[in-house]
Parts: sequence; C-alpha cells; structure tokens
Amino acid sequence: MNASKWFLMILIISLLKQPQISNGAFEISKQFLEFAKKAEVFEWVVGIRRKIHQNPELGYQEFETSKIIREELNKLGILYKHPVAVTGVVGFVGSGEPPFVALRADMDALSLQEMVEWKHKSKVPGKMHACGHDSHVAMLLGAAKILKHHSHLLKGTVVLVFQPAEEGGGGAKVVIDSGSLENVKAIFGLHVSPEDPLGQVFSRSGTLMAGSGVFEAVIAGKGGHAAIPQHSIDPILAASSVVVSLQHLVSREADPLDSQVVTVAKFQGGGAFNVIPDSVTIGGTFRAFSKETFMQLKQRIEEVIVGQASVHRCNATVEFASKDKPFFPATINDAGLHKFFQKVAGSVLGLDNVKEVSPLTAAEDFSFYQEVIPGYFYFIGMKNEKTEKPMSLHSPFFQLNEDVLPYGAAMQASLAATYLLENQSQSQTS
Ligand SMILES: *[C@@H]1O[C@H](CO)[C@@H](O)[C@H](O)[C@H]1NC(C)=O
Ligand SMILES: CC(=O)N[C@H]1CO[C@H](CO)[C@@H](O)[C@@H]1O
Ligand SMILES: [Zn+2]
Ligand SMILES: [Zn+2]
Repeated sequence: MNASKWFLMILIISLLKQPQISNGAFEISKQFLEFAKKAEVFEWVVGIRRKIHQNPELGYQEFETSKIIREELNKLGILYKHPVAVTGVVGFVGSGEPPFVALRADMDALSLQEMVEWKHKSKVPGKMHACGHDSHVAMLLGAAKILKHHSHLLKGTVVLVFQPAEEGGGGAKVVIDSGSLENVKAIFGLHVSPEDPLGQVFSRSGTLMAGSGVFEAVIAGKGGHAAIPQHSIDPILAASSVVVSLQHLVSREADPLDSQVVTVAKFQGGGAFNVIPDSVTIGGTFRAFSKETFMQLKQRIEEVIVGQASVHRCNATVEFASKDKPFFPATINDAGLHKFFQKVAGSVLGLDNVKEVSPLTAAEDFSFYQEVIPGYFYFIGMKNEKTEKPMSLHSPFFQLNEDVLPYGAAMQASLAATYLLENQSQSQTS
C-alpha cells in the first residue's frame, strides 16, 4: 500500500471508532426533547407543576412538595436520600458508579398573595409560587423520567438535587453541609425567564449574578411630644439622613466600572402625627460582584449608619446576615462548563437559540454549590407570545408558560447525560 492508501485506511478506522461516542450524544440531543414533548410526558409534568402550584410552601416548610417528589421518584423506581436539609430530597439515576454529575431544582414559594384567577390558583392565602420554583421541581422530575427511560446511555450517575429554601434561606448551603454532594464533579441549575423567548437559553462564562446581603439597623433616639422637639432626640430625622448618606456609597465611593447596589427597602418608625418615636428601624439589601467589593461595602454601610446617627445624637446598631438569612456569594459560572453548555444546548435547541447575557444584580443561592463544585447556571426563556407584557418574577400577577417545561427537562437531562458520556470517555482514554 502506498501512503495515500494508508491514510485512507487510518481515516476509515478512526471514523468507525468515533460513532461509539457521538451516537450516544446524538441520541441524547435528538431524543430527549422529543420524549419530553410527547403528550403523555408533557401532561404528567404539567400535572405535577399544577399540584405544587396550588399548595405553595415557604423555605424549609416544603413538606408536601417533598412528599410529591418522593412519590414520583418511587413510581419511577429512582432511589433517593431524605431528608436532606429538612425537606430536601437527593435522588440517584444511572449506574450508581462514578462519575457523579448533579442537577438542582429549588422548591420554595414566596410570601405573596396570588392575583391571577385560574383553575390552579394558589389555595394558600398569602403564599404563591411567583418565582417559578414549582416549574423547576416539575422539570427536574421530567429530567428524572427522561434519564430513567434512557438509562442505557448513562455512563455514571446523575444526582437529582431537590433543594429547599432558595428565597433568602440559603438552602443550598445546608444541602452542601449535609455532605450529600461529595464526589459530584459538576452541577447544573436553571431558572425560568419570563421576558425571554421560549426555546432559548441564556447565560455567560464567569460572573453571572451578584453576591447579596441584607442589613437591618435600629436607630435609637428619645421620644416625646412632636410640638416640643427640643426635649426629644428625633430618630426619624437621623434615619432619613442615614438613608441619604447610604446612597453616596455607590455614587461617590464605588468604582463606576465595578457595579454595586445599596437599597434601603424598609423604613419603620412612629405611629402618630404628634409623637416623636423612640426609634426607627431601617433595612435593605446590598449587592456586589466580587468578595472584596462586597466586604468593603458591608463595612462602609455599618460606618455610615452609626456615624450619621451620631451626628443627630442617636445611637445605632446594625445587623447583617443571620443564620437563616446568609450572605449569598456571586454566581460564577465555570469557564470549561460554559463551552460544554454551549455545545450541548446548541445541539438540543439549535445554535441560534443559545444566547449570551450580561451579568445581573439579582442573586441565587446556587452560588454556594459553585464555591465547592464546578457549576453552571442558566436562564430558560418562557415568554408567552399571547400575553402582552410578561409579568416579572416575584409579581403577584406572575404566570408560568407551561410550554417551557419540556425544554427545561430535556436541557437538564441532556447536560447530565452528555457530561457523563464525555467524562467517561476521558477517563477511558487517559
Ligand atoms: C447612646 O448610648 C450612650 C452610651 O450607652 C448612652 O449614654 C446614650 O443615652 C444613648 N443615647 C440614646 C439617644 O439612646
Ligand atoms: C474530571 C474531568 O474529566 N472533567 C471533565 C468532564 O467533562 C467536562 C465536559 O467535557 C469537562 O469540562 C471536564 O473537565
Ligand atoms: Zn425568587
Ligand atoms: Zn427563583
């Protein structure tokens, strides 16, 4: 044989060897979404979502939601750990062997009265799934069903993380501290996005969302008759001055190219027109994209509150995150996983439907996972072309477009299955 024949032989052999791997990836990208869109699978996922929507539960109280999850996992024949972080459930699909890759869904609702009139409206006054976490749970159960149905493709184990208390409670941190995610090599999470088109996904490499903290301060003066202010020490004026001065932290001290937020969202004091109160309580949130900026901001918030209060002869005490309201770190996507995500999402949804976004000042407790495991978080569009202006997350008028459910389920399942396929082939060849 001459050189060109040898070359041809080698080419043919290498082409014959390849399909082993790409066949699996091809099956995943083509079949998972189709499977999720099948009428019986779609109706099942929608049914779960509606059931959870009708009975919203706040952070660490997701007992019924947890029960629904375990019942469905039982029916699917998927083993799980429970309880994890009070109400959480951690399921396992696949070989039971390494590598392990995790998918996460948050479970909690918000303290909000649903204002949408529809058949499956929240039955609990003052509580509502207005952040779409009911759909995240349903999508993860959908992913579980897809993965179980295609378990012959799983070259390792997918860890299904149903996590309580995302809305301020930091449930992710408690899940990590439980040790349930040891040996997990990567974790993926998603959030529905009302303003982005259905069938598209949105994310970026590196910093995606801000670190977030809360503060609360009591500004104490001396109450008295409102007509004789010289006998009182007025905490209303002191607190007002504090609020104004806090705004100077971002406008005058921050690097304009290093985005930060300080918002005073709570101001409570006084109850009568003619009484100066003893004290005023203020509180709010602050955001930054790096740990250093965040800690600097925290220190200055305290100094400004105490200093400005004393200008007005008041005393102030400032409290930051507590055990049940921890600081959230910034959400930082792993650069390697970003490339991986673009490839998988591109093959499931089409390359045109995978978009880059700018960083957001919202926060996510998914960041706790990313501090210890390479992690990737993305948004999934669900804009309903029929409704005129989509209502934002946390609005009492928020409405989920249920057509997003198969996309979320298929995307999560595809990411996990492809990840196992690639890591397996890497460990075999190395
Ligand atoms: C502030 O604290 C000091 C020291 O404890 C105390 O003497 C003073 O009365 C306090 N002032 C107010 C307005 O509470
Ligand atoms: C440990 C290891 O091999 N990790 C790899 C698993 O696959 C992803 C996606 O291809 C890589 O980014 C990881 O480096
Ligand atoms: Zn939310
Ligand atoms: Zn949310």
